[in-house]
Amino acid sequence: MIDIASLKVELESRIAASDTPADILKSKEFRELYASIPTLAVDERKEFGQKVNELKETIARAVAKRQEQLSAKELPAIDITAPFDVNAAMPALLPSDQGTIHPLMNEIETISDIFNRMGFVTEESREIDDQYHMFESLNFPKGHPARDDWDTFMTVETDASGDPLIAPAHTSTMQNRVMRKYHDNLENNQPIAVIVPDRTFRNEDLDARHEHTFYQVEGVYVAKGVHAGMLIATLQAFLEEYYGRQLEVRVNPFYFPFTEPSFEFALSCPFCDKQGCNICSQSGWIELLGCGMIHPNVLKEADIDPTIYTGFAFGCGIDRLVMMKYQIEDIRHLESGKLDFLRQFSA
Ligand code: FA5
Repeated sequence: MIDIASLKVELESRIAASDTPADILKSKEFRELYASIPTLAVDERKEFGQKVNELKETIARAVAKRQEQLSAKELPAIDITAPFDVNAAMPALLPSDQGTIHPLMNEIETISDIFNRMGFVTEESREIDDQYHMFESLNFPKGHPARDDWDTFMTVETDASGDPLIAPAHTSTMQNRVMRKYHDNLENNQPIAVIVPDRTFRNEDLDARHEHTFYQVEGVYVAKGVHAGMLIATLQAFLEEYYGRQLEVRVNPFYFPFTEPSFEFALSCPFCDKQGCNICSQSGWIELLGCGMIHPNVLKEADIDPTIYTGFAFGCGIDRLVMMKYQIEDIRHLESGKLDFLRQFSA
């Protein structure tokens, strides 16, 4: 049987010396290891297979680290203070000395303000999180197939249990934290009412509506007797206040592991008046947010008794809200740093 421990040492030293470390993941040693599994006695296969998988994960992390070292060497120096692409033609107007607030930040203030007036407090998320908050606390047990629906960016750093840390793919990573932080509200007959507007990251195929880096606002409301009608009324009130007019919304049943029942909220496409265009993928509607009644397991995980309390949660794409407000035809303008675009929003 191949000695995995000594193979690990050998592969690690080859990675450290290699300029193309990813090749080592495809090396003949791995093929031989996998090929040897069926030749083992049945009772040895499981343990050996697990060891092979662990080796592959360790080696993949070592490869990623080495690739990072190599690319750090190659990167040209970047002037992060440059206000625009230094190689591009000068814009007609130079940026002002003071700069202006990015439109997304302005809109986050407006969104917070509306929810604060409705009794919600605002909390911040984080840009690196652990798998417990991304998955387990949200009722995705280890190995749950729905984990694959979330196109997360993993980092090479690991948490205490050895799992890679991740760039959060949604602001729902904060649900457990805010329910714990405001738990005492319930004993004082006050609801837990929190919003979390912050940055999220996904390994996406980019298009006019999909960015890899975007913003969401999470909402969490827990008290006695909360029901889905309150969720829909809260969202409709927020959206009508934000857009300053009555809106056509569509609520469809959906699936999220952390809410039951779950819904998807869409707004009629303001670009084509529901006729169908590129921006709404010819559907006439733009999907704006996911929401639902907080799953009892998610409440229990935050030490809240689901037989006494119920709650709703929602996660709304802020970029999409803003796109529709200002009729921005491509989401990628928002993170582009293009001054011509940004200047249109400076007061
Ligand atoms: C979620 O992220 C859930 N966390 C929402 C949720 C929260 C459900 C609480 C239940 C309870 P979803 O993947 O559908 O769900 O994303 C929510 C919204 O984020 C989308 O409706 C969309 O407006 C926005 N969004 C998602 N992916 C992107 C992307 N790549 N670019 C821009 N906006 C996006």
